[in-house]
Amino acid sequence: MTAITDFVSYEARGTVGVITVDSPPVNALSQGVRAGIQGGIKAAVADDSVNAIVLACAGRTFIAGADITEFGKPPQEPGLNDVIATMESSTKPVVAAIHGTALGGGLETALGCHYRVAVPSAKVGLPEVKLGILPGAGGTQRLPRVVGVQKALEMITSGNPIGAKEAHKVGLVDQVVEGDLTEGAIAFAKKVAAEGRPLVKISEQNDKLAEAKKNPAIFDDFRKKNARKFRGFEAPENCIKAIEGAVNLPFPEGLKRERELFMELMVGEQAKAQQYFFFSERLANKIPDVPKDTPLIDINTAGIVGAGTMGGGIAMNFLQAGIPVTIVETSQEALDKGIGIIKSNYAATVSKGRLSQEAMDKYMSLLTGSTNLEDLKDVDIVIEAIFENMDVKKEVFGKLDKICKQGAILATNTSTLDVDEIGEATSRPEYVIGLHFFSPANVMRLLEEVRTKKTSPTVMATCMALAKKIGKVPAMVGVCDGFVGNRMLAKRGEQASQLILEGAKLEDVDRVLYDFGFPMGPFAMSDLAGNDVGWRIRQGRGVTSPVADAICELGRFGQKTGDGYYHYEKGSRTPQPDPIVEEIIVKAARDAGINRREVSDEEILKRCIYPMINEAAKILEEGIATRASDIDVIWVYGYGWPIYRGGPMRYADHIGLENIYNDMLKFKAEHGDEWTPAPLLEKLVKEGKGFKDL
Ligand code: 3H9
Repeated sequence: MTAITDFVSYEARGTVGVITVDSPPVNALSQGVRAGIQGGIKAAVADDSVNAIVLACAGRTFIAGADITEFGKPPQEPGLNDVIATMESSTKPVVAAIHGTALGGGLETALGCHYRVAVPSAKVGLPEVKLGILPGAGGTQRLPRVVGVQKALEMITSGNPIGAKEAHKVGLVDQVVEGDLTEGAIAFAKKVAAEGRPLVKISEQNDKLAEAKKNPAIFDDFRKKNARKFRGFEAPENCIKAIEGAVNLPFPEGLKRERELFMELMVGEQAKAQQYFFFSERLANKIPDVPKDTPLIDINTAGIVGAGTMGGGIAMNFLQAGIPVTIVETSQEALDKGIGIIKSNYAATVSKGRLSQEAMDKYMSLLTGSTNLEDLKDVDIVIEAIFENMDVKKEVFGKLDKICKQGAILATNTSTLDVDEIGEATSRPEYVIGLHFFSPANVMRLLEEVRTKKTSPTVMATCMALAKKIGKVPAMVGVCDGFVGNRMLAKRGEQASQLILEGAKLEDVDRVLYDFGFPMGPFAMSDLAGNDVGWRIRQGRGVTSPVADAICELGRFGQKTGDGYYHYEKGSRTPQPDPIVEEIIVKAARDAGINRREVSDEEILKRCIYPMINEAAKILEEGIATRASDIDVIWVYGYGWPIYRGGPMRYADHIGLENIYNDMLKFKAEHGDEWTPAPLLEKLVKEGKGFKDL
């Protein structure tokens, strides 16, 4: 075996030259990998003992893409396009052997090969759009030439990979290899050479473009159909334009067009924010005082207390991960209802064609219902998801402590209560943790994990790993009222309520936040979640909110009652401004002695967002969140903060902390002490730093 570079080796195996990339963890295309592949091809072409070439990868995956850590640094030769051109023009057939994930530049490399084989579990895709960019090494030009324009549009603008079976069906993979991949790829390469099959250069294949050439409307139709999904994002439009280039321009020109559109995105703030977010999400997995090699508890079974909306949603995550669940309710009626809802949720997904009946049956077979807490005695983890009442929760935890086996994790899904206090209701507080799922729990990606003063490293490490297993993105936080997400949200809510009293229209507050990139504004969101939820919490805490209370007193609980902050026509989810609500607001303002005025969009935005950033600074100071970037992960995955703005902390750095600080002082002069900048914010401004520097 010859080392071409530190990361790539070459070996002749019989008549086939095998180039192997070995650059953990994911064989990303760093300079050493690019140079190695190019050198490997040249070595194989020059090697008279071989007449075909296989490109394979060691470790857990085929090339997972460009090396994102190199982005923003001066480019180093050879560029990926040059490497791919060397492969495509090889005089001996090159076969890519794919396992794991061939993503981004990894798939582009494979598309530069003459043939591709893959194991059944492999996935291939062009996820660049998720990093705010587009495939920049010919992906937008070659993929449509293989799978057709419509499929390429879908794959490139969604960034979602497809499995080997589908890739084979659409012609992206030539053969699915069962058994040893490298052996299979070598056998395939030998066959190609022996049969004298053509060296397929995808760049020269134009047949699949013909349909789009005849029907250029395909692009605008696609834009229209996906307008909602692409709202606010810059990258999808450039992806579409690049694919248009593939159809309308000769290949070399198309490649240039792709490069222009790629560079346009690469220097933009969205790409920087999305790439920052990629690493933030992975960093959130790491807890500084929990070593990487902390032993984990095996989680093979789960128990859930409470079969309401949250309990049912949480159960679905476990079932889909193949973990059997026992769900407990106090009465048979409530249990039947809860299980019925899980079943009908799955049935709805089956009827939409997004889940097979077989998968649904498998999930349901993993679910056991019970009205007896004793049935949780053998499970590895219990998640309590009953209503928010400390006394009741403590009673349940006291019982679980007696029932559950030693070593079982006892978790609470509370969104407001003190998890330390809940832990103290047991004899094993080190096994107690908060696992705050977001509604709908089977859909929302965030899992806010709440450590108490006593939660053990093993329990924390296990719950972080468990999150990944059940498809969630975790962030570890400490105990405080509302934890990280809801504590910041409350600040936004206070300002939104105040703004409408001062004269802003509630639909304008919603519009400004929607235009910022949230899926909906605070009032539309409250109508969706149910206004009675907050009302009950306020009643429990003995606090009032004049407009929100008045609305609830009229039974306007939101979409479910047809009226809330807005009016909803029967069967419609479209909010319509309602003069009754305007009257309520005007009266409440009069009662509070507020002179109403015009409020600008700029003021609405700053007053809703800046208090959240200020609260986050306090959260960081108190050590409730470990890192600023963890807060960003929480807001993107839990509250729909637009990922192209990176999260509130990244946004604050982008706006400039000094600008925020100065605006806060202005608002303080007008509205009082609640606008006092947090000491950490003040300190960072004085030091000329940002949250990124913490
Ligand atoms: C691109 O290709 C542009 C091209 O068009 C060319 C233009 C010219 N680079 O996610 P994990 C690290 S854009 C550098 O926990 P998993 C990651 O940070 C790229 N590092 O593992 C982590 O480090 P650490 C298109 C990378 O098994 C470690 O690897 N490609 C890269 O859950 C493990 O990652 C993509 O967008 C990278 N490309 O998932 C694919 N990828 O251990 C991005 C990963 O220090 N990657 N790392 O925290 C992924 O989607 C997942 O990592 C993957 C593995 C599915 C591959």
